[in-house]
Amino acid sequence: MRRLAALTVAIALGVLTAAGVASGSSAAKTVRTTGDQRFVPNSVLFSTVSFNPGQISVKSGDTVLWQHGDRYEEPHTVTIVAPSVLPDMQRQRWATFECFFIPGQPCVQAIFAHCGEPGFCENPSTRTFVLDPGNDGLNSPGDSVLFLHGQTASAQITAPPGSLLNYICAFHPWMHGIIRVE
Ligand SMILES: [Cu+2]
Repeated sequence: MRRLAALTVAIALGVLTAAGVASGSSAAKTVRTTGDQRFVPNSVLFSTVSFNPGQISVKSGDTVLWQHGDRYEEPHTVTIVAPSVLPDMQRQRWATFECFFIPGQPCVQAIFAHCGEPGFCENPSTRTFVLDPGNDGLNSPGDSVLFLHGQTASAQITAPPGSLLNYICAFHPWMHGIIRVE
């Protein structure tokens, strides 16, 4: 009987500990990049590289962690874009690389600002990991963070409650994430 009571206490403590861990970790959400890519000259150009989960809900002020979880060495960005650019991507205009090449478009702007030159930010001396025009944190178009293969990037979401932030990867603009701010 005494042993059963001790076991009950241990289980109760375990539940409290688990609940404490769970509530402590709910402030920081993690989004991983996953997916596959394939290129066969004159035949196949295929990519399922994506943000997972694609949509998250956070409280204003929370921090989100992005983790490079795919096996490709290409970097990724979390680049906040205006909702007005998304219909174009869904018609597969920008998703088919125009986003990289048309001056003034968000991919071109973000890549130049992060990398200091065209490409995949191979040159460490010209890299800038955080672009943060306006108020601190991720809250408006142009805000962007860069993370390389094997790295993570974290950012505080400072948009007010009720905001919906759309973001893309400037290198792979078919990667589209949504942050719902509560
Ligand atoms: Cu990417």
